[in-house]
Parts: sequence; structure tokens; C-alpha cells
Amino acid sequence: RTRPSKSQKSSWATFLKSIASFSGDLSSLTAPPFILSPISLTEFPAYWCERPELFSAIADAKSDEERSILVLKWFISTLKGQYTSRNEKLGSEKKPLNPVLGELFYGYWPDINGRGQTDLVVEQVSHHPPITAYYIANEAKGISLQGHSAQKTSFSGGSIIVKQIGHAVLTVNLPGGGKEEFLITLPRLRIDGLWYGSPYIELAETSYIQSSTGWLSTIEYKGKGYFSGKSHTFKASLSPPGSSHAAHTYEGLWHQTSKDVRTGTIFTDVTSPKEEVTVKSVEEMDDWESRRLWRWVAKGIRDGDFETASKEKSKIENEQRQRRKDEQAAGTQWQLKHFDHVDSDPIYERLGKLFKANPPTEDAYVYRHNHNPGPTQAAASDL
Ligand code: 0T9
Repeated sequence: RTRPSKSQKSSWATFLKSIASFSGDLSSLTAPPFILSPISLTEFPAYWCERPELFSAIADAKSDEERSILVLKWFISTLKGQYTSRNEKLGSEKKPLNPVLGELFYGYWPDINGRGQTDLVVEQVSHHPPITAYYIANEAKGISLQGHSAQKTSFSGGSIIVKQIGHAVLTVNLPGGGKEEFLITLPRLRIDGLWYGSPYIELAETSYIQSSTGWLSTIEYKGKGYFSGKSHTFKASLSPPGSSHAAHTYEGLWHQTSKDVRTGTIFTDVTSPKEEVTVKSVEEMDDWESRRLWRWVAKGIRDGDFETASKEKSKIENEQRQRRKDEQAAGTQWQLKHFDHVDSDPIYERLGKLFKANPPTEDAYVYRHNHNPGPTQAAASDL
């Protein structure tokens, strides 16, 4: 990486001051060009499935206990992609493009070796504050994940603290009929490295995976100087229904490997390459699809042509402002395409009670099952 220039340093200092005196929705702050990412937040839900075989393996569990272990294993294995992949790909954590209301992202992971095809539908359901809803399903295996993601940010001790708002529900159709549900809550993030202009994420505090069978995973996150002194450390314990005594404990580094504490065997290993989502070409995409919508802004950022990037971004923003004005004048409201909003998620309420989730209730976006998934198996194999 090249050293930042004098003017980059001073614009970064100005930006840090604006972050420090600000709390709430960081997405609306104008950041200096070198920290801009050409990728929109609507693409982020794809991180949930970049190891599709771990997702589909959940369907093969022989017992409730094993199913909870496999869900935890899949979940931990997504963290590297979710929280460190921009550093690997772009050099540091960067400010994602702030999606417009109604922005869409579709994709899939093909059926290979009988794992079934996994399909992804994402819709930006709010602009300010940004809220992203997603639905990921492997129909052949009878597994789906529905969730939404928003953030509350504050500034403390030189770091940005991000509280994740929203949750995900994983549903597994059981072989004998019926289904098992897992409520997944999300960890708190700290964005460190700001002073040096090279932000990275550390996870903090605790998140949970509560199964409707009663099995509960409690995952604790620590950075440098805690548990092991290493960054990206976690400890997870899995306890049986009605008990707080762990039947299994796991610990290690979520971006490398972890072990089953009792047996010493490997639990997660994400050192092998992940599988990025397959999407249509930009030419085939609809105008509302993220990569087409942001095409010229993203190109500007990638080429270092920030004048074009900012001009194209203004076009999108002005168009959005006009839309909102027109709606107001007509007394109409933007209609979501794939999701229905509910004020209280009954699954969150029911499963959240079991581990005293805070808050006790949350809203949700329920998928309408109205998107035709990507190519079928036959077409996918032509790729
Ligand atoms: C859900 C994820 C989330 C989205 C991002 C905080 C953040 C927006 C939300 C939580 C995904 O499942 C996981 C990963 C990264 C999170 C982003 C990291 C980040 O920096 C942004 C915020 C809004 C910023 O852009 C802050 C300003 C920037 C200069 C720091 C790099």
C-alpha cells in the first residue's frame, strides 16, 4: 500500500473529527475518497453463504444436538468473510456504498456434489437509517435464512462502536415433517485502526443462537489482550435444553481455526478459499440491481476517478430525492418488492425469551417468496 499524501492525511483528520462529534447514522457522512468502497451494503448478506457446503450440511444432522453444532459451525465460519474480507480485498475496512431504498441484489451458489443450489434475495428496505433485508434458501435441502441488518453507531476511545440491530432466523425442515428454528443474534463491532487510516473490525461482547429445541449457543468475542492475547478470538458454549451447563465448548480464532475444547479436534477451519456468490452480468441486470445501479460510481472509485464517482453518486441521490418528493406530492408510499414488514417477530419473541434476549422484541421483514431463483441446475452447469 502506498503512503497517504499530506492532503489525504488532513482530509482523514477532518473526517475523524466529524465522526467523533457525531453519533447515529454514519452512512450519511462524506468520507475522503481513499476510504470509499465500490461495493454496496446490499451485497453483504452474501457473506452468510460463502461456504455453501457448511450451510447445506445442516440438513444432514441426525439429532437436535448435532444440528445445533452444525449451525454454530456454519455461523462461526461466516465471520471471516463478514468482518475481515474487505481488509483482504481492499487493503482496509472501507465505507460501503449506502444503498438506495428499493435497491436489490440477487445471486446464487450452484448445486455441486449434491449440496443443492442456494439462492439469495436482498432488498434495501430503508434508506435512512439504512436497513437491509435478506432471504437465503437451499430449497433442495429445506434450509432458509431470513433476516435484516441495521446499525447504531457511536464513537468511543478512538474507535467506532457499531451495535447491530436486527436478527436472523434459520429454518430447517425436518425429515419427519415439522421444522426447527434458530434465532441468531449479532455481535457488537468495534472499528479500530482509525488513527492510522487503516480501519479494521474487531468483534466484542456476546451473541446467541437459540434453537427451538432448546439448545443454546453462547458466543463470546474478544480481541487482542484478552483470552489468548490474539485478535479475532472467540469462545462458544453449547448447552442443552433447560440447562446452563455446557455440553460442548469451542474456542479459537474465527478468521483461522478453532477447536473443540474437550476433544482437541478441529471445529472450524476457514483457511481455504471461500466461494463468492454468482450473479448475472451487469448488462443482464435490472436498473434496481445494486451492481447496475452503482456501476459508474463503482468504476470511478476503482479507477481513482473520484470526480466521476461523485458526479454519478449525485445523480443517483438527486433521482432518489425527486422520487420521495413525487411520492409525497401524490400521497403515495414506496412499496417494497420482496418483503413485508412486521412490527414484532413472533419467532424472536418466543425464542428470545429462552435466553432473555435484549430487546425482548424486534421487528422483521418477511420474505414474500416472489422471486424466481437464478439458473436451474442445468443452466448453472453450463457456466
Ligand atoms: C452486515 C457488516 C455490517 C453489515 C457493516 C459498520 C459498517 C456498516 C455495516 C455490520 C454484515 O453482515 C456485516 C460488516 C461491516 C459493517 C460496516 C463496517 C463499516 O465501517 C461500516 C460503517 C457504516 C462505515 O462505513 C464507517 C466509516 C468508515 C470510514 C470506516 C471504515
